[in-house]
Amino acid sequence: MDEAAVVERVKSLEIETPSWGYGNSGTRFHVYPWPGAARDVHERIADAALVHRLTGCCPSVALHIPWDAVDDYGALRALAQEQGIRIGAINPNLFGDDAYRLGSLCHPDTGVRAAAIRHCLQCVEIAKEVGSSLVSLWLPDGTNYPGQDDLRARHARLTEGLEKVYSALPPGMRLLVEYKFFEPAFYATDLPDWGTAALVCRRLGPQAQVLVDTGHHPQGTNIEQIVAVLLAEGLLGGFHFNNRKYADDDLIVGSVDPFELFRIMREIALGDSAGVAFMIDQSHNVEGKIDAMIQSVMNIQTAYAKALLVDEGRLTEAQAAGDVLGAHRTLLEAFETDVRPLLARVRTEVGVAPDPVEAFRAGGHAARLADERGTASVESAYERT
Ligand code: LRH
Ligand code: MN
Repeated sequence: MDEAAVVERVKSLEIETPSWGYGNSGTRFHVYPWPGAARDVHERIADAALVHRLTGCCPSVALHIPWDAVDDYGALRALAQEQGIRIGAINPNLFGDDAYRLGSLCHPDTGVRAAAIRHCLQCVEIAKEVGSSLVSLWLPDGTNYPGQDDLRARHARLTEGLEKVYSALPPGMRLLVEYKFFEPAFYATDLPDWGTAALVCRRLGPQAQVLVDTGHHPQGTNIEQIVAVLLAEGLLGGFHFNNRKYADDDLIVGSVDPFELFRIMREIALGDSAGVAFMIDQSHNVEGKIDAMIQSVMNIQTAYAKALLVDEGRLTEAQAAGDVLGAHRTLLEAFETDVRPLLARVRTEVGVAPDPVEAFRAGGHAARLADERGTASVESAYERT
């Protein structure tokens, strides 16, 4: 693909940022407060809008309920629009309640399951009110010991619960089903992998698709192959981009393994990714929240631009000829291309600075926000409501 075509493709890439990535967050060990970090949903939307103004490619922000709950969602929708962005995926929270000790949709108790379904249905209503077409569902459900519960019974509860949520979706709204191989459950997770998520989505119907969180796989998993298969099956609904070295570390995407991100974005570059939601899901425990988010956006654009530069003709020839190394080197050539000038051109053409992180820092935003907001006292990330 020539440079002009790559520039157009990169310009059309929209990346959704997570409201929860702008607040103070940490681990169970400690949450280190960051001066000027967003303290409520209004400041989280303001920060997402700033990221859009500086990058030109983040027109929507994902919300998490009840962390971002308000009385008037119409007003919240207007607030976002006033700042030049829209509200994106609505994420139910089926882990922040004492009742969910033994699970939510998969809980042995019908009352707890009913409460979990009610929360998901409330999120469908919120999505309608804010004009969102996505409900993005992750289940922490699972068990910690063999024998703790019946695995097949839990699967039956899962599909029964999801069917009730699915049946409430208005036309045009999608349910994204996010899997994760462990944590907080440490023996069996009810939605552990892409296969289970794909089976469940097929059972539910065309408005259900799989969400791939890049931090939710066992070490050594070939994530780009999962992406390729889900794309081929029309089941890829979206991504939660982040990176990890060990477990679900939620680090800046592309910061640990940029070659993996390149390989994932290549499957996107090759496939029909219309309708795929490109979302970030990270927590910035020791670094500034806004410039970390901007760097994440830049890393995704970098991987995508390099992926689009693969000489597909030469690659196809080498693959057909069984020239294994030749084929691999064709890919490496694109990965080793310095795309910073190309991305500077993209940003100039959409009216933003060639290096948005530099623009954030030179713009004095961090000092301004620290002044305006001070340093919020923090409680652990998952207690924030
Ligand atoms: C679970 C997860 C999920 C979110 C949460 C913030 O690990 O990836 O997508 O609800 O992080
Ligand atoms: Mn996620």
